[in-house]
Amino acid sequence: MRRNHIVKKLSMLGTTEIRGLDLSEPLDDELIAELKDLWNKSGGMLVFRNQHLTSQQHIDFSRQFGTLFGSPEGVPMQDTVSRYLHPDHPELYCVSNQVNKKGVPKGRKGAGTYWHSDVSFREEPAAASILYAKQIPSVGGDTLFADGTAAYEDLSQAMKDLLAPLHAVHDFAVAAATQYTNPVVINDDLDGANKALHPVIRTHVDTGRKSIFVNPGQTSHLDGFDQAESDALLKFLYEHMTKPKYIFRQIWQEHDLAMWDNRTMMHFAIDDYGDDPRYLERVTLMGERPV
Ligand SMILES: O=C(O)CCC(=O)C(=O)O
Ligand SMILES: [Fe+2]
Repeated sequence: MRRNHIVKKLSMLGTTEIRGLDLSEPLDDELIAELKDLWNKSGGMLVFRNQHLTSQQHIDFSRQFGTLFGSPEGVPMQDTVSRYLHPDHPELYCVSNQVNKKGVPKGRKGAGTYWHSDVSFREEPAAASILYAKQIPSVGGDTLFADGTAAYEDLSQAMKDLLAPLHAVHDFAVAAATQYTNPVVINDDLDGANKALHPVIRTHVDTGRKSIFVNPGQTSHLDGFDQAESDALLKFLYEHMTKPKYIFRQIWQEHDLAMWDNRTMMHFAIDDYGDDPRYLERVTLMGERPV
């Protein structure tokens, strides 16, 4: 396999850009191991430029890193988003501000326009999300990524000690209440299968590094605290995590494939491009239970 790709750091957080690699072909084991290593060293944010992939090739690339939500081997995501899945590929979640000739949305409009970590409300939340930019507006439509590892490492020892034993409830109902208008929400999604208790500080299974694992879009409260106490502590954490120094801004170029780690980062899609067409497809890797 051709190996003359160029690897460049895009931010002090570690975000890494890779050029000159064709991901449409199967990768050999050595290259997969190299990419996994780069991904972990990047803090969980790789941007592959100039990829020309069919939907199937996007899925095939992603499968080399784990099991996909919506695949025959995996579990589906919540039913509420099933209307935004690719008609031929249930592994693909479509993000779009356009409708087709019949007036049916081509994907979820305004997807992820709030701070969140994909599928954090499941017992086994997403590991990676791999998002492919097929159509990007002439200006705007960037996505922000907040590095929960760097934010954790900068906390005082006293705060780290306070947070270490804590758990938080993540609940799809939080996102449903603020992000989805009825009747889009499928009520069955609110029956408890999309609600989970996770450690506030989680340790990455590969790197051993710790990250803050709460997000305003899907975390309802800290377990054992009353609501006012929980709100105050979470507010501190969200303000801390979203300080500019922890943020990488992905300014999409068409044919970018971005692979991020939901275990170490939360993200926010900026809704500032009106009707200028924007279309992306996402594959989501299933992860392990956070510890
Ligand atoms: O549209 C985007 O940039 C990201 C949307 C999102 O939250 C996601 O695909 O997980
Ligand atoms: Fe997302």
